[in-house]
Formats: sequence, C-alpha cells, structure tokens
Amino acid sequence: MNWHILGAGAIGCLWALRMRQADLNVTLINRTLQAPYDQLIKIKTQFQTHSINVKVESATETTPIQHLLITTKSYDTLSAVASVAHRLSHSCQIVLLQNGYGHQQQLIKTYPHLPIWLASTTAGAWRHSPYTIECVSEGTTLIGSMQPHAEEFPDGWSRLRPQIVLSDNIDHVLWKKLAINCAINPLTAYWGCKNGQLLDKPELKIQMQQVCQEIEALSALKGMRPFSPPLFELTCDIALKTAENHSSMLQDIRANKKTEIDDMTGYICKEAKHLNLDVPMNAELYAKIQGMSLSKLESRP
Ligand code: KPL
Repeated sequence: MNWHILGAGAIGCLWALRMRQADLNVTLINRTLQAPYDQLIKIKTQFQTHSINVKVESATETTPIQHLLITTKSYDTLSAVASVAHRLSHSCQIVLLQNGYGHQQQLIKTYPHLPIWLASTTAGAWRHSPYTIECVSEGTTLIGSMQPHAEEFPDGWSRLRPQIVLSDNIDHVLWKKLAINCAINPLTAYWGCKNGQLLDKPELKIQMQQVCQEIEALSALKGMRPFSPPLFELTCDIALKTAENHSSMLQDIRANKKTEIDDMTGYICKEAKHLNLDVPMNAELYAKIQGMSLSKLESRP
C-alpha cells in the first residue's frame, strides 16, 4: 500500500516516518519538481534520530494515486489537490492533516465522490532545515469523517503509532484545534518565543487567556458544544506539552513565508463580525501578524 504525501513540512515528514514504521510505502509529491529522486529525511525525536529515504516525485506524473495525505498549509489545499487531480483513482482515499478551519468543507464540496477524512494533531514538530525535523512531542491525533464511510480508518492508519484516535465529532475537534492555535501561534510569532515561554510571562499569559475567553463567547453564540476543560486550560496544557516547539506561525515568519493567520485568527474575526461580537484581542493579534507578514514581504529583494 502506498501513501502519497503533499506537503513536506514538519508534519508531512513526521508522518512519512510514522507510515514507514507501520510498513506503509510513502512517496512525497513536489509540485515544482521535474525528475523523481530519493530524499533522505532526518527526524530527531526525544530518544533517537531516525533517517529514512523517501521517493520524491512530481505532481505531473501519471501513475494513479490511491491514498493521499495532505499536510500543506491550509490556504494551499485546493490548489495542491488540483495539481494531482488527473492522478486520483475513482476511490482515492484523502486525509487532511492541517491547521485551520473551513477549507476542509470546501474540499469535500469539490470532490464529493471521494472518501475524505479529517485529522488533527497536537504533535509538536519543527523544521531545522528542509527535510531535517525535530519532534518535541508526539501529541495526540484524532481522525474522523463528515461523510458516511464504510471503514472507520483510512487504509493502514490503524497501524500508525502513537495510535490514532477515532472521533465521532471531528468538526468539534478541528474547532478546538483552531481555538488552541489562535491562542498560541500569533503570540509566539509576534514575540518570537517558544510555545512554553507563553506560560512564563504573566503579560502573555493574560493575552492568551483573553483570546480564549473571546473564542468561548463566539462558540456559545454559534451554539457549539462548550470546551471541556475550559479553553484556557486546554491551551496551557498544549503549550506545556509542546513547550520546546517553535509554533508553525513563528517558523513561517522566520522563513519569510505566508502565515496561516487568515485561516486562524482571521477566521475567528470574520465569524465574530458576522455575529456582531467584539473580539478585541484576536483583532489586535490579527492586525499585528498581518503587519509583520507585510513588512517581511516588503523587505524582500
Ligand atoms: O499546531 C501547532 C502549531 O504550531 O501549529 C501547535 C500544537 C501549537 C504546536 O506548536
């Protein structure tokens, strides 16, 4: 069984390792590549460094894809899948393992005939350099689907370790992850600190708490299930467990890349505006990160 992976960032590489360890074949897809080659990936975990060789091929190949894992940035999802649309078999299994909320529904609408699973992980991993990853916490990964599928897990996923947990309410899981990302990512990106440092500085902890309170108010207005335990507690727990991690937004800012702020805090601000709710701390962080991304773009040669 072969899984193709689109998106060779920290999470994509970590999954390449987990799949290989579960005896699944893995091929990375590179959208700008001409000829296929073998790539060495190094992943440092708490106890050892793993090295695996993975085939990298171009999106324009013609061999069919039966299993596709998407770990690209959320804003890239539709274009990434479109780049391999000519290769998707009629029953191709797709798993989305990304941050952000809302793009998943768009993909399901675009490919209603394909089985699509949605997954969310709290694994903390960051990229030292392309294909060299440090995984600071294995995290928990939940998976579920919004379509009525026969199988619970996509092929081979029940063999992955740490074990993937089935969720019967993946929408709530994705919403919760979005909320946690909104409380951690913009603050770490703005202050240039590791996740755990948010807990050491009282003024940052207060801002994190304010983000959480605003999102809890929004959730209530949207009639969503309350967070349990409360969102601030959940967020502090993830910040502690991923204390040594550089959040994905901080990594993007440092690498001069587009951030996922629109699909995270931007999404919260848009939903709040729609419901006439003030979310001042989220709005402030949204403006700050947008400003940082703009100034980075402007300073490019
Ligand atoms: O998802 C993450 C991210 O950085 O995007 C967390 C869980 C906050 C880990 O850093």
